[in-house]
Amino acid sequence: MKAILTQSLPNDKKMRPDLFQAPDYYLLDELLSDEHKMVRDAAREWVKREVSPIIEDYAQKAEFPKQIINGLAEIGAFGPYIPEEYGGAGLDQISYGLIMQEIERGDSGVRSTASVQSSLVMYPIWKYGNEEQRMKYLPKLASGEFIGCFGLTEPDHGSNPGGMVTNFKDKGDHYLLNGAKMWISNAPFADIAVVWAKDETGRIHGLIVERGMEGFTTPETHNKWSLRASATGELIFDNVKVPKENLLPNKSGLGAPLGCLDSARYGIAWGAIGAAMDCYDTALRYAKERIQFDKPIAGTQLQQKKLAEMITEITKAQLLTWRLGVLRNEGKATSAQISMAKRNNVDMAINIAREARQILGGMGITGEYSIMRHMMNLESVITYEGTHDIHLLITGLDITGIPAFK
Ligand code: TGC
Ligand code: FAD
Repeated sequence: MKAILTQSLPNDKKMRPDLFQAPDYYLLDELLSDEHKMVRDAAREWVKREVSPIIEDYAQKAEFPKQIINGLAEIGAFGPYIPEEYGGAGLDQISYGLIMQEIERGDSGVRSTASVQSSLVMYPIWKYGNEEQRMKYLPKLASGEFIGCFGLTEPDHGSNPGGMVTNFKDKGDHYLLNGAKMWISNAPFADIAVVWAKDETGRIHGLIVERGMEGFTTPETHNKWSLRASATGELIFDNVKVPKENLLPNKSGLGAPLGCLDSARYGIAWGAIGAAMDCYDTALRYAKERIQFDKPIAGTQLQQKKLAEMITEITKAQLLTWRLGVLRNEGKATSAQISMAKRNNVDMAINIAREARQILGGMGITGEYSIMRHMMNLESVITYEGTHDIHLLITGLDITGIPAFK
C-alpha cells in the first residue's frame, strides 16, 4: 500500500481521494424515479467535490465547515420536502432520504446540520407556525441565510423530554423564558432556536428564540470525540423576553416536538446507510489491494465473511428504508416504523464501521480513511434522536401495547 504518501500533504488534503462507488446489490436504482436519481446524483457529486476533500481536516480541528452552507442549500438539503412557496425544494420523502444518505456518506455531522435545519427547525415552523412565521423564517432557512437549532434536551431530561423544566410565563405583552437546554446541534452559531418549554399550566409549546435576545446565550460544548465537524452547544435562557408572536400556535404538548423527531429520525435512517456504504466501499477496495501472505486479504475467508455480511446488511437496510419512504409518501408510515428503521440502520452502520476498521488494520485508525471518523460519529447518531434502547422500547410498546419506559 502507498499509505505513507499522504503524510507529506497539507492538513486539508490528508484524506485520500474520494473513490466512492455506491453499492446497489439488489438493483434498487430500478425502484427510483428519474427525479430521485437526479437529486441523489447531484448530492453525491457535491459531497465528493466539496465535503470529502476538507472534512477530515475540519473533524480534526473540531470545527464545522461553514463554507459548505450555501452548497447544502443548493442541493436542496435545507427543507427538501418543504413546499417551494416557502423556499423549500418541494421533493418527496424518497428524495429527502437520498439527500441525507449522500450527505452522511460524507460525514454524519454535516448531515446533522441539514437534519436539524430541515426537520427540527423548518418542519415545526411549517407545520405548527402561522403564515407570518412561515414567510418570515422559511425562505431564509432554505437559502442558508439563517441557520437554526432545536432545543428539546435538558441536562436532567434526555430520553424523558416530557419532564423538562424550561418554562415561560405570560407577562402581558411578552413571554419570559427561563431554563437551559444541552447537547444542541448548531447552537453555537445558529441565528434562531426552536425551543420547547412549559407554560404556567405545564403544557409544552414551541417558541422561536432569536440570537441577540437579551439573556439568551449559546456556549459551545468542547472535547467531543464524536461529530467533531458539527458544532454542539447549550442554550441558556435567563429571563429572555420572547415576543408573543414567536410562539408556534398550531400544536402544543409533547407530541409537537416528537412529531418533528419522526421526520428527523426518518432522515437518519437513510443517512446511516450512507455512512455504512462508505465504510463498506472503502474496506472492499482496501481488501482487494492489501497483500499479506502473498495474496490480497480479500481472498481470505475471514475478510470475505466480514464483507459479505456488510453488503447483506446494507441491502436489507436499503429495502427497509425505501419501503418506509413509500409509506411516508402515502402518509401511512407510523412513528414506530420510523423508530425501527432508525434503530436498525444506525446499529447496522456502527457495526459495519467497526468491522471495516478491522479490515484496514492499523491504517483503519488514521484520518487517511473515513472509517474511524464514521465510527466515532455514529456513537452520537445511535444516541441522539432517541437512543438505541428507547427505540427498542418504542417497538416493544407498539407490539405489546404496554409501555416499559417507567
Ligand atoms: P408519550 O406519553 O408516549 O407521548 C406523549 C405524546 O406524544 C405523542 N407521541 C408522538 N407524536 C408524534 N410523533 C412521535 N414519534 C410520538 N411519540 C409520542 C403521543 O401520542 C402523546 O400524544 P398525546 O396527544 O396523547 O399527548 O410520552 P412519554 O413521555 O411516555 O415518552 C415517550 C418516549 C420515551 C418515546 C419519548 O419521550 C421519546 O421519544 N424520547 C426520546 C427523546 C428524543 O428522541 N430526544 C431527541 C432530542 S432532539 C435530538 O436529539 C436532535 S439530534 C439532531 C442532529 O444533530 O441530527
Ligand atoms: P439518558 O436519557 O440519560 O440515557 C442514558 C442511558 O439510559 C441510555 O443508554 C438510554 O438508552 C438509557 N435509558 C434511558 N431511559 C431508559 C429507560 N426508560 N429504559 C431503559 N434504558 C433507558 N438534543 C436536542 O434537543 N437537540 C439537538 O440538536 C441535539 N443534538 C445532539 C447532538 C449530539 C452530538 C448529542 C450527543 C446529543 C444531541 N441531543 C440533542 C441530545 C440527545 O437527543 C440525547 O443525548 C438523547 O436523547 C439521550 O439523552 P441523554 O443523553 O440525556 O441520555
